[in-house]
Amino acid sequence: MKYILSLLTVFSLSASICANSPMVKNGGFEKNLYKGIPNGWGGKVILKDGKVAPLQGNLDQSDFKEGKQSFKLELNNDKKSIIMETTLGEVQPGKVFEFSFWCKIKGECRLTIRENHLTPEGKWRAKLFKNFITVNGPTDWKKYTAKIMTVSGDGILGITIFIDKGPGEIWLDDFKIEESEVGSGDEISFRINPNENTFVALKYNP
Ligand SMILES: [Ca+2]
Repeated sequence: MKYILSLLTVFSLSASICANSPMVKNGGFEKNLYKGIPNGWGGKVILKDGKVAPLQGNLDQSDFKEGKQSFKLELNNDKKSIIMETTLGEVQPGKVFEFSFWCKIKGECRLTIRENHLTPEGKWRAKLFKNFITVNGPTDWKKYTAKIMTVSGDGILGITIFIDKGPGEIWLDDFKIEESEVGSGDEISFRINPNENTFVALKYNP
């Protein structure tokens, strides 16, 4: 029994170690903010009068899921939407990645995440952009997981988070991306967890 267990450990370790894996910089929001903006992230606020304001949030050390703090945003009556963005690092084409994060929403806010595909030089490939996660508030802390697949010509992945509707408050924590080991021809079926209706099935053909 011990032998089988250690073999399983070896297999799971070798499956999880991948070279050149992308990562979300400051995905747990453990670094100090600069003028209300998390290190490694960018963004803006669209006001209801059409003007644009800088992204502005707070660190919450009393309500978080990872480390010592989470990032908290407020969509009040003056704000139409909040947009936040980061890169997920360099990637090889023809790979599948598992993306996950924690989120809590107080109020009626809607959070949508778009996957951004960029060339190795950093040019946007806008035709490949698609929204792949939607969270509707109110909701207590939940972990959301979804797959991202890179295609020919991709060199960098990124995400853009859109928050609208409201008013309400949003807590974010522990953004992660990891390469998934998938065999050629495997069908990748996944569902956004938990309690979400979105269902996507893709065929992996590198
Ligand atoms: Ca954290």
